Amino acid sequence: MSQIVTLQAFLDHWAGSDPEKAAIASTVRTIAGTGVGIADLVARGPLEEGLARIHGSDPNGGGDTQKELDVIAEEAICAALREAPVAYLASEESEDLIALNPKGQLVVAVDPLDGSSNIDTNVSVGTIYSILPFTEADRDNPNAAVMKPGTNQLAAGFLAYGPATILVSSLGNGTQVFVYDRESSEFIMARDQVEIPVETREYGVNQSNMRHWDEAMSGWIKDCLAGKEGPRGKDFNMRWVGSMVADAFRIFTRGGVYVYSSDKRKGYENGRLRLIYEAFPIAMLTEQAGGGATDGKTRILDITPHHIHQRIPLVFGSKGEVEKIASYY
Ligand code: AFP
Repeated sequence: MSQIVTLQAFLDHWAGSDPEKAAIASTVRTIAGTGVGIADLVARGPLEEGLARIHGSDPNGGGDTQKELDVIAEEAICAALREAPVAYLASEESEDLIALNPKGQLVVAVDPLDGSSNIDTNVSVGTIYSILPFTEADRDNPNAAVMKPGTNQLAAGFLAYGPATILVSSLGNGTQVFVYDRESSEFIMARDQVEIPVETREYGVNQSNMRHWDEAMSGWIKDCLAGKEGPRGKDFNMRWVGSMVADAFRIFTRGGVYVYSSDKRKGYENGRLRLIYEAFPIAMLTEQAGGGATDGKTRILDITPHHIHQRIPLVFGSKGEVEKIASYY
């Protein structure tokens, strides 16, 4: 790396004297800073007795089982964003929007801790966020601010708490990767304009659910499994971490495709991932890096949500493979 570029310097340069950009920059900095605290907690693993423990008996806003660390992460993000220009927070862990700064001109949608079923297995987990405009028109109905197509996003990103603490961010001008440097306590830019390879030989999918998939998806996977001798004319490799941020960072690093389709299991009719605070941010980051993101056939960013916690089938990564999958529908 020739020149050291910190996240702070990158955001300041991008924001310049534009007040809306300055609000976005300040919000990204706040989320990144909170992520460092979460990373420190995750890094303590079993020393932090019970982080993976089920929290209470009620499911979270999205209806999933809550882990202690899910709740701690949301509380940390909430507390930090109260100081940011953010009017409301939409979180996987809470049924309704959380009111923060009444003067805020932004809304943040967040999955405070994605991959929490992996906490006790020392697998990378992360925080996924989406930054949206909050206009005067939304004041009477704040929910309206998150019920817009994904193209409405101003910025998106995720933190991955792994061997390195990584921030993948887009402000609408490409996708950048930053790594947290514990010596300088700064996020340092590792890659400026990420470009996801258009073609790939690597897919991520939980193949144990194959019998529940629709014909198109099982047709695609069968052709991949047929390898060189099959219709694809090439052998594939499979990687499935079970934590989307880990799979996503691999895709941003070397290409590939992530697939979580709808399936016939109860509750998975629309896949597993959430549209507003998982698929939308990942789709923005992916498209800004030259990749594709669909629900199998429709562009994710063109979808208008009907519920804050709605699930959506998700295919994202190397554009050529995302388009190939769509051709099976
Ligand atoms: P958790 O947050 O409940 O661990 O779910 C993580 C996730 O939504 C996503 O990060 C993974 O890619 C996917 O679930 C793994 O799902 P399977 O366990 O069904 O493979």
